[in-house]
Amino acid sequence: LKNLPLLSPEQVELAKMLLEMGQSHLFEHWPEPGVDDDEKRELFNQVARLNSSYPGGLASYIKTARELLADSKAGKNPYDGFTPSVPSGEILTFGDDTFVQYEDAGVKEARKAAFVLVAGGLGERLGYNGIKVALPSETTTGTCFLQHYIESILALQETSCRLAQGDGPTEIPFAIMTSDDTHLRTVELLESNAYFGMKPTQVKLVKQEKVACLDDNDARLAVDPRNKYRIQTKPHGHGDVHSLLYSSGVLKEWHDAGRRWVLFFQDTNGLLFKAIPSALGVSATKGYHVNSLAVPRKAKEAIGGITKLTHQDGRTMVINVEYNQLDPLLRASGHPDGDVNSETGYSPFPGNINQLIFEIGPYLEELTKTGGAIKEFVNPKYKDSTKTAFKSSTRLECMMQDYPKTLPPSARVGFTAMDAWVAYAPVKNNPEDAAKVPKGNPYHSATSGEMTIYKANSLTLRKAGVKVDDPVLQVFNGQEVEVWPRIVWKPKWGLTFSDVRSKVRGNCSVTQRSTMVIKAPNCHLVDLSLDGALIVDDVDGTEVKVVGPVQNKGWTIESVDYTDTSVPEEVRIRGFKINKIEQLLKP
Ligand code: UGB
Repeated sequence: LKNLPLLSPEQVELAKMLLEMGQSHLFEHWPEPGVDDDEKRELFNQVARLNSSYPGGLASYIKTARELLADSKAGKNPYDGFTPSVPSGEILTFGDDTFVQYEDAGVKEARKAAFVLVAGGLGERLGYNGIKVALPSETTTGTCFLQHYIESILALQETSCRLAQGDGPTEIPFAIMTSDDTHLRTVELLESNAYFGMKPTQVKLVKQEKVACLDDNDARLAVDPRNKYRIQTKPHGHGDVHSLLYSSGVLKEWHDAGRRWVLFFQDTNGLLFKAIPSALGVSATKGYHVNSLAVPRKAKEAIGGITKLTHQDGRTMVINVEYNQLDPLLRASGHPDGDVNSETGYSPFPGNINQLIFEIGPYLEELTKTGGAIKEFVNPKYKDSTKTAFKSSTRLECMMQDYPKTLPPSARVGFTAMDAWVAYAPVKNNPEDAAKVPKGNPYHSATSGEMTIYKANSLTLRKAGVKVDDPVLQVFNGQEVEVWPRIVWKPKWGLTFSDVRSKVRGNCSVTQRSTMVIKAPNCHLVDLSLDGALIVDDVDGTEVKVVGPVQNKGWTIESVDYTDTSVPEEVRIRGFKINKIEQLLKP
């Protein structure tokens, strides 16, 4: 190592570690001392970051990488010795008595919860240029996902704390995991919108670091093709959230403040908060340490399957098996057809939507042992069947739902399933890929994400006694979707099904071409018959009663093509825009 610049004692230690771990190639091409010394030192700054942000440090990363790469080369199946079967869990029907009881229990419990949004991913499948949480969840009001999430948490907080009558915590903390790809734009979105009404101190951002890329089966760290004094890095996956909550001290802070639950969720799911209260109620009632939300899953759909795995040695666990692994696992264990739909038209394995509810006490106890390290995997693309060289560098990855893999069998791990229209409408696929989704499977696109919100709100009103007309079928960006009336409300109007039911009276009806936006928390619909557009604004929380017939030209939906670049990207990816022709504005 002749060509090193002058290094600090810490940097010397890092250099020794790299040599011991077989990484001398990082320095081999370096010119003599005095040339590019600052750049050379920058490599050590990068190594220091990679070392401190990984539980166990960089040496441990390299060691694990060698083991996983050897297993991958040998074709070892991570599920060797395990037999899959369908687990049992709590299956809820939206709006029935059991659902309402769980919702009530969940709302009471919510003030003891903390929410964590994982938003470090760029969403490569969607291909959108901005951050996904800034996308409108629906374009009737243009409310972006982040605003909807914050307003939902605030509505939960208000109701839950009111029920507790001043006893215990009064704020629900909200943490967001970002990455270098999303951090600045997330901060900007929050700051330019006054945190959407949340106190800035209530929001905590934790940023995940990328991990080192690997060039070969010996886990030689890849030199960045853009800068020979840097190591190439790539995202490590959403599993980083556990080590970050632990190392930042946030989890301990929550635990010490008497919080009981932590709820994890993903960046684009406009329905999620319809499912949260009841699922939290299930966790509290059943005493689940880990509760995953699930929806019926079509075979081969790109969402993981919740599976019970039984090992030859008797161990069992209930865990997500990722979509690309479920089919091979089933084929290897006596199901020659692999991942197929049963007579119900769905896979027998509930679909994981990565909405997880953990009890903080046992979670913190476990992280104190593991530091938040999650079982990782590696997915190298080999050049040929000798599996000796990669087409491009690879890296270790981890997923947040793999947390239960290290838990003892005594841990109470369950799931709560409900219909997809209640709980899950993510925006993950670009229009071209969505149009290729087999008929009957969900598109998971901006088009379906928005249309499913209208469907969910329409069906919720129907359950509450409103006569809502049937949807019509329309095709946008090559995807056939049900178009329901465009009904949207603020979370503080209809946080739970009971809230919605209590605000609807008499014989109410809404036609298919209608639009209804309710922003006023104290709005009551009394014998409303809506055929057109109705907007109920919030004027300082004053009570508004909407009575009788409302008819006007309303708001119409116009098709746009996703290739039409004269239309803003966030609009054209859904394939339609809304023309606001005429409406009644209340109060
Ligand atoms: N994310 C991060 O915060 N950091 C990262 O490094 C990567 C992602 P994707 P994925 O709900 O349909 C998951 O890419 O990983 C955030 C589950 O694994 O949207 O392909 C990112 O910002 C799968 O079991 O999804 O698949 C986003 O919020 C299934 O449940 C979240 O992590 C599937 O989601 C998910 O990232 C699903």
